[in-house]
Amino acid sequence: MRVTMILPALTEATSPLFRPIKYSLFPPLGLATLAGYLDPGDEVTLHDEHVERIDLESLDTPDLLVIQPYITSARRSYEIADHFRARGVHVAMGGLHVTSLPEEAAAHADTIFTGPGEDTWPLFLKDFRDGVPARRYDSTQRTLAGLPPVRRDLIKRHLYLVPNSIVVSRGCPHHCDFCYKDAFFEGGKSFYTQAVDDALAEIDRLPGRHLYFLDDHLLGNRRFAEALFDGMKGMGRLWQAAGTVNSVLKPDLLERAVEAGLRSLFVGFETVNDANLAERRKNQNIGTDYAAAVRRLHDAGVMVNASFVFGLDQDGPDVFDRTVAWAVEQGIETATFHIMTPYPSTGLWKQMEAEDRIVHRDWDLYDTRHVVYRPKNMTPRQLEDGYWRAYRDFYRWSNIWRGAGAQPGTHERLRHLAYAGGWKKFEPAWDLLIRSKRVVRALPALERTLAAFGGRG
Ligand code: B12
Ligand code: SF4
Repeated sequence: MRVTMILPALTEATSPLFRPIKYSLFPPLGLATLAGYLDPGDEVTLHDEHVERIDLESLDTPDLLVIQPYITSARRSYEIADHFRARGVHVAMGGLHVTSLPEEAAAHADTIFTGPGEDTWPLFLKDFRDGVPARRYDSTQRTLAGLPPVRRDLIKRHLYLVPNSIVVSRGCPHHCDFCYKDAFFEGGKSFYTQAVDDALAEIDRLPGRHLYFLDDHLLGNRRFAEALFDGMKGMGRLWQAAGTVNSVLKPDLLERAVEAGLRSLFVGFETVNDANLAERRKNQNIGTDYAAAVRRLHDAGVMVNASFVFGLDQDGPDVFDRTVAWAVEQGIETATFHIMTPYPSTGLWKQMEAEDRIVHRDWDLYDTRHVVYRPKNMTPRQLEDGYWRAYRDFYRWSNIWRGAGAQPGTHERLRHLAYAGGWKKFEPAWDLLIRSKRVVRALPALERTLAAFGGRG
């Protein structure tokens, strides 16, 4: 059987003028995971439009086309699907956006899948080979036991800064109402992990030193995390991951992670206002000492990538300056800002719909940089302007220096300058690397930055 897999991109990632580095960070792990279920005799190709041009006319006509749309690439995904269906190719579509809006996706696919694919995808493959594929498969059995190895051989490693992305769990134990999670995992478990030995074996298969765990919350199951970190000790890995504020504050877990090679953590602070947290059911953050969490990470030699959301119902026009000032004062190395975006079928979406506050359904603009709903305490213009100003202000050299000054020691200060400056101040250099198709050449510099100064815990 001939199978083509495509991760379509949103327009910005394919721009001929300028391509942000964030689209060249991670390979299409979901599709490479699904490819693991194919037979050795199947012929499979994997295309990622974020890093390579896809000319539909010149692609071969496969027996099966597999597409993974995100909300912001849904329009392009449907265009690709329609093109191949017109040629008689069977199109299978699944993933987050399909799960949110199955009827919308079904109009462009022969088969759709809701939820994670580990249970339904092998069933479909059998039905397809038998000539009786169904129109829809809904995931209910949630386990990562017996997961075949991810087909990393299909990934064009040289096109990514972080070719070694990995996930060893699915979902998260929390229920923030703006998050994709509860809707995606409806109908089954919404947080589960691999067996520790399987996760360690997957890590062992990855070449080089650097890893990026894309798990929603790597520290979410303490028993699993401890065993994983103990198993990773001595492997010489350097890695980055995501975790919640409260998990950082727990005694001992962070220290074990650092011993195993943790050097930077993505933390969802979201807002510095407890009333916002309660409204959005981010209960695990309420009453936690954000400053103590940052200090603890820095003392352990771990850099912080802080995520913030603007436009929550308790936010007024002062939220931007206050948030940036707080982040700079804490010495946070990198920050990701978002305009609150109600994703279809989330709790937030349902509330906004009930209050008639969704202003349009142009999914291209659901990219967390545009206002797609009516904010409560400011105008859409104030919100978008404030969002861009927050990025500019946070990454001003003066603030990068000020942030570095808040670090506990000289090493950390130097690392802060190299890392924060490297991401945002050298965008044109990243763009050149992307165009020359040599992004992976910057990986040793990233490893050096993570390795040279970190891990004092
Ligand atoms: C890595 C990542 C990125 C990377 C790269 C994505 C890539 N190369 O795959 C980058 C940095 C580019 C990125 C960018 C953005 N991202 Co992003 N990203 C993620 C992240 C953290 C991990 C994705 C991942 O690899 N998961 C692991 C793999 C194994 O799971 P998977 O891809 O979901 O695949 C499984 C299932 O979905 C399913 N499946 C998927 N496709 C198919 C197809 C078929 C046929 C079948 C059967 C099954 C199936 O089976 C797979 C195996 O279980 C997720 C969070 C998350 N937990 O998913 C957010 C997430 C996907 N991103 C999100 C968003 C909003 C964005 C941005 C718009 C945000 C922004 N402001 O930058 C942009 C633009 C995205 C775009 N391209 O259009 C949202 C998506 C919301 C939505 N409803 O679509 C998420 C869920 C984050 C969140 N919590 O809100 N992202
Ligand atoms: S902690 Fe993060 S991944 Fe978990 S539900 Fe909240 S936003 Fe989603």
